[in-house]
Amino acid sequence: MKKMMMGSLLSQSQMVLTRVLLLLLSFTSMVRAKDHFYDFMLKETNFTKLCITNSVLTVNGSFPGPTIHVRKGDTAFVNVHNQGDYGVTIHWHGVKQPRNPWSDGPEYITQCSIAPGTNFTYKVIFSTEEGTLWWHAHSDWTQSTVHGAIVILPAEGTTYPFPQPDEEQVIVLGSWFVFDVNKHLHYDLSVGGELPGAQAYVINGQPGAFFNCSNDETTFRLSVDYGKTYLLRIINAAVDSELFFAIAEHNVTVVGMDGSYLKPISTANVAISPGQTMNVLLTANQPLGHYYMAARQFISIGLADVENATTAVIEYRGNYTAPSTPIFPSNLPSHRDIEAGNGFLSRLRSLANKEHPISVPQNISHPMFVVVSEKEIVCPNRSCVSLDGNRLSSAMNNITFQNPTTDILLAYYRDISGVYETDFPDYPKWFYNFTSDDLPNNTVIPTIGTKVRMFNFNETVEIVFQGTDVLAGAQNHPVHMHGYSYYVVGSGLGNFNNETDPKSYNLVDPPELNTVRVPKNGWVTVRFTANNPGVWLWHCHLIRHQTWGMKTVFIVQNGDTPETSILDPPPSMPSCKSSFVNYIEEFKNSDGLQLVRMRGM
Ligand SMILES: *[C@@H]1O[C@H](CO)[C@@H](O)[C@H](O)[C@H]1NC(C)=O
Ligand SMILES: *[C@@H]1O[C@H](CO)[C@@H](O)[C@H](O)[C@H]1NC(C)=O
Ligand SMILES: *[C@@H]1O[C@H](CO)[C@@H](O)[C@H](O)[C@H]1NC(C)=O
Ligand SMILES: *[C@@H]1O[C@H](CO)[C@@H](O)[C@H](O)[C@H]1NC(C)=O
Ligand SMILES: *[C@@H]1O[C@H](CO)[C@@H](O)[C@H](O)[C@H]1NC(C)=O
Ligand SMILES: *[C@@H]1O[C@H](CO)[C@@H](O)[C@H](O)[C@H]1NC(C)=O
Ligand SMILES: *[C@@H]1O[C@H](CO)[C@@H](O)[C@H](O)[C@H]1NC(C)=O
Ligand SMILES: *[C@@H]1O[C@H](CO)[C@@H](O)[C@H](O)[C@H]1NC(C)=O
Ligand SMILES: *[C@@H]1O[C@H](CO)[C@@H](O)[C@H](O)[C@H]1NC(C)=O
Ligand SMILES: *[C@@H]1O[C@H](CO)[C@@H](O)[C@H](O)[C@H]1NC(C)=O
Ligand SMILES: *[C@@H]1O[C@H](CO)[C@@H](O)[C@H](O)[C@H]1NC(C)=O
Ligand SMILES: *[C@@H]1O[C@H](CO)[C@@H](O)[C@H](O)[C@H]1NC(C)=O
Ligand SMILES: [Cu+2]
Repeated sequence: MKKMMMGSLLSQSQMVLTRVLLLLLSFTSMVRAKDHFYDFMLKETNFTKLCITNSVLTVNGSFPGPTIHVRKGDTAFVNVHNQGDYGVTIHWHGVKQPRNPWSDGPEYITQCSIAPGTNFTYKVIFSTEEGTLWWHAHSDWTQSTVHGAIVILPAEGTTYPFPQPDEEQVIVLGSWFVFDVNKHLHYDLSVGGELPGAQAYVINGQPGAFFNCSNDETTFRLSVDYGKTYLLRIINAAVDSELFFAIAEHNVTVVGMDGSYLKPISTANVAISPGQTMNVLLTANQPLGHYYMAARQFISIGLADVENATTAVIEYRGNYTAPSTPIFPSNLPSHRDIEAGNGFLSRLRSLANKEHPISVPQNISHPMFVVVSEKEIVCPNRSCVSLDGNRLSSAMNNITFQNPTTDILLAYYRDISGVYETDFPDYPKWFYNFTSDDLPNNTVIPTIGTKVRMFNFNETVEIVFQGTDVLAGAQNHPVHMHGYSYYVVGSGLGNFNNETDPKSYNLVDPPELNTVRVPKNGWVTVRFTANNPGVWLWHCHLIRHQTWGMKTVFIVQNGDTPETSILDPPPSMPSCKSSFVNYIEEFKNSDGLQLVRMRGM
């Protein structure tokens, strides 16, 4: 009633004006989406850290690499020129790339590597993401030094859902190896053993105060003004480790993760999985002084690769006498503080409001149950170095994923048979006591294959990830999905109970992430709508598990319309082998004529 009366009070001309304004608004918000252009020069660069000089692959000679700055809804074109001597691809971690798997990047999944001496332009399409994401190489372990931040500001005319911070700072947490990590990797894989461990972690490229040859130059410093608030965009780019992060004497407020906002959470420390990003607010409200911000490896199994904490320094500006050493954070958890590490997830809530709505699938058309395990592959004559002469591997639903030689996207798009199989199972072959510490030997040996799961467009998917103690290998697994973010609706310890556990699901305001930890000897449930057609990798973001085959591929088929189908491929994709037929070129040239182009034959 009231509304109608109000409406009748508006004159005809006012209503017309309003309509014109609305039209103008939607038009301008369309033209505001901008294109950005970047050139990335991949090249070997020498760095001396921990007293040792090592040559590593970088983008433009910097470690971490350059930051990409966009606004929500923009597009970035990044031309990667490979001036190194290693084939590399680049992945835009957490960017959904609607309908555009061509530019997603994982080697063997959506493309083959950009060969030395060649270049490839990625079209990075931003849509709903807002906050911090990152980019990294996706070939062997080149991502250890080839990575950088992506800052996604709110669309023009919109603001943060929290008071505008005074300043912003990207904080990239990384791993440092004092040797050629890919060379070591290849050797370790050839003998079937453990894979390389880092010698240090770094904050914006620097290990800080507690490593060999540490000095003032080996520490990142952030100057702050008393009373100001800083937005820290924290990225865990460490290849193989979850990390704790804390600032001495200061709590932080987590306001976003993985390119989505959260209801603010005040905390004394955070645990961040590799692949995850966190936006946190830091208010400089303590006595003028020098305070360490520090990161420490969070381990859920075995020994720490790096004992000492990695540090940077927060320095208050002002006229005061600084102490000889900064204050160390007593709020930084110890390596094995699994409660501090895993407890945080249950506190995460999406904003779920009008400006930042969510759409959690309520009815599930495609349920899955995926068991993540360590595995052992039998070597002939016990010729490998692990576990009774066998080789270490990892699996999802008992499948150790084998990389194909032609990328799966091309095979799917061009209907090339023999590259992959479509029988990745929705459920394990049998349900056992996954978290038992005395598992039978028939849980140990996996099936090896390039197996993918097909989805119809728009299916509503739920996946329960279940951790196991196979090979006494129970540990956290931060699993990451390409092409999507998903809602994390529940998590718990022990075996998932399909009667009682769903009752604890948060279907109202669950966090939207692209990487989530399957807790040691526990489970996590995620939901999403399969509305982004393409070929999308799912994998553990601990790189040793990914390398050992803890990954699979989801192929989401096209919908019924062009708007629900994958985009045309770019004019040329890096070819997989010099003798390989470049089918894509054939496709692009088919304007009525059947052209067949062969390359390198
Ligand atoms: C990388 O270096 C090239 C020149 O060597 C430069 O043109 C380009 O803008 C640089 N890219 C970034 C992101 O800084
Ligand atoms: C790195 O250092 C090594 C040994 O000092 C040297 O041979 C090499 O040319 C350097 N590489 C670059 C890219 O500067
Ligand atoms: C990039 O690669 C294309 C072929 O894909 C080539 O035509 C072009 O010259 C290359 N550009 C540069 C700057 O190397
Ligand atoms: C590493 O930390 C220990 C204390 O935990 C300290 O004694 C040692 O000096 C540190 N190492 C370096 C190189 O600073
Ligand atoms: C630090 O230096 C000592 C002595 O040279 C060496 O034994 C140790 O391995 C080094 N540690 C690291 C982490 O590089
Ligand atoms: C930080 O939060 C903890 C509770 O998590 C509280 O006990 C502590 O006093 C807070 N510290 C500061 C400096 O606000
Ligand atoms: C800093 O403080 C000291 C003593 O409080 C004073 O002597 C000095 O002039 C001050 N310096 C500046 C630059 O304000
Ligand atoms: C599963 O194994 C765990 C650890 O050994 C044990 O505590 C639990 O009772 C087992 N559950 C069942 C249903 O057997
Ligand atoms: C499992 O395999 C190990 C080593 O191959 C062997 O020692 C053990 O007896 C086996 N256990 C069972 C229950 O078969
Ligand atoms: C995994 O696959 C292997 C090889 O096909 C099979 O022997 C084993 O029983 C399977 N294990 C499970 C837990 O499905
Ligand atoms: C996808 O599903 C949603 C809700 O289930 C529906 O509203 C929408 O129209 C569907 N989209 C297409 C393209 O089928
Ligand atoms: C629940 O799990 C049991 C095995 O633990 C299985 O037999 C049953 O089919 C499952 N129910 C549903 C609805 O998935
Ligand atoms: Cu893992």
